[in-house]
Amino acid sequence: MITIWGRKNSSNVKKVLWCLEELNVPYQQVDIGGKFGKLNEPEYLRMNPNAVIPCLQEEGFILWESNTIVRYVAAKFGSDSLYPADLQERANVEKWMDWAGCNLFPLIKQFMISFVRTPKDQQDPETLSRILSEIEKLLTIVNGTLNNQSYLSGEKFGMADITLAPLVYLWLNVEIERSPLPNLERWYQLLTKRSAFQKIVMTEIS
Ligand SMILES: N[C@@H](CCC(=O)N[C@@H](CS)C(=O)NCC(=O)O)C(=O)O
Repeated sequence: MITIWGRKNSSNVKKVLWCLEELNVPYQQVDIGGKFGKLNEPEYLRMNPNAVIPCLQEEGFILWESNTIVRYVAAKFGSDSLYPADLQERANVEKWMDWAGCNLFPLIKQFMISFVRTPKDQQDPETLSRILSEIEKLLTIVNGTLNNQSYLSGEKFGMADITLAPLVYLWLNVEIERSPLPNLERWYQLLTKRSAFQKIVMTEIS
């Protein structure tokens, strides 16, 4: 049985749980991190010395880094659906996973810290506006790609969608001014029709 360590409202945990749900893989989830704490306890640090979530445990096998966990789960349980056998097709999907992890996630993290988790009277409008404009610049790239394809993973739903959408969900569901990104919006609406997305991603923002 797979165990996922990490609170359900973390965007990085959401990716992993969503992937497991899409593939109907049984798993258990343990609340840790955020208000649940425990990331710096020796038992957890032995599994993940980075003291962050998520972490996958499967018998004696331990794996951290959310996108790597998604790749592992998709390859093991979804090789004919979520994990493309064709190397070029797979590389096109993985490109977006790395792009989201390296470029978008650090900005979304800053946005969460300086906006969602900071009381309004303590927010710095200049910092906020810089972060939002950088996020929008990146999402405009996604919007452009989605002009030519239904999903970020290509014509079929896949790992790139799973790793990006929990981040986009945060951005779309807070009260901020956004420029219209119609292809991104259409893609997001397509995802909201998936029951696993509704169950795992469309929940609390924190
Ligand atoms: N690159 C790591 C980043 C993990 C990360 O930053 N996780 C956040 C939650 S989204 C975390 O552990 N924050 C501390 C906490 O939740 O207490 C991954 O993708 O797994």
